[in-house]
Amino acid sequence: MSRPNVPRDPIAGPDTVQPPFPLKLRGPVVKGFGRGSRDLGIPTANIPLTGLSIGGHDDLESGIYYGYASLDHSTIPALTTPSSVPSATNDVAVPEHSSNHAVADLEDPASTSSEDVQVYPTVLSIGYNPYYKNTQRSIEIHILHSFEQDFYGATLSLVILGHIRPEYDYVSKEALVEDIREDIRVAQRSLARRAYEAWRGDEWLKGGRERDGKAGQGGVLTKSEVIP
Ligand code: ADP
Ligand code: RBF
Ligand code: MG
Repeated sequence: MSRPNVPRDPIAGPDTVQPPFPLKLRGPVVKGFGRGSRDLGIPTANIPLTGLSIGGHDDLESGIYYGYASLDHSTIPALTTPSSVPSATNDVAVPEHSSNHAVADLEDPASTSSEDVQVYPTVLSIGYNPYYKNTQRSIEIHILHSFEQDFYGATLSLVILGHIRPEYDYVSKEALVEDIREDIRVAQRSLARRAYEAWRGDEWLKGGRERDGKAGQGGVLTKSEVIP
């Protein structure tokens, strides 16, 4: 579907979090298509989607969503080699890596303390990227924070709280980037509402499980994080 030529709403979704949200996911940051930063100037952390159900909703609509994310850097392999970073797809180039992730993490005790987990607003895309005509569905998370280094191999925890829009095809790369920049502003405004901001402190983002021991509504079982 092409982008309709209409103005965008400044805020997306109701003033309180409504089902099917919150949806909770967790997975390792893997290599994506290798073009988020290079092509668009907007890096997106990819986590595996193949074979996963999102909060028990296998049919979760492709589209653009907002929520909160956190990173556990302790799962980054000590020596990041191309073969140690799994890929969400089979046909992607290996990105360049800085070699000192693990050293930086060892020097930073806060990065492993569950009390001090940093939680970031985030905007994400689930789907086939119609502009690029991907054949595999992917989930790509743009974190609203400026990082000094990449973090392939880190464990990304995500709470999805609202839907912004469907995925569109675009007449140009510039038009796609312009809409993603507006998605970022919409996500910031949408998350600034009290009922949404409250989710910043959710246990899931500190690496915890759901209180009742199950993923529950909105919980997600990733291959590496199956909750019995
Ligand atoms: P890929 O195609 O491998 O996903 P991208 O060009 O999309 O590559 O860049 C994504 C990578 O950049 C992430 O995996 C992460 O390591 C890093 N990164 C740096 N800053 C961010 C950010 N703000 N949001 C998401 N990823 C970021
Ligand atoms: N790709 C599309 O083809 N159509 C879209 O509408 C679209 N919207 C996006 C919105 C956000 C917030 C983000 C982070 C990405 C979006 N993308 C979209 C995906 C983009 O094409 C992708 O991140 C890059 O191609 C890198 O894989
Ligand atoms: Mg990416």
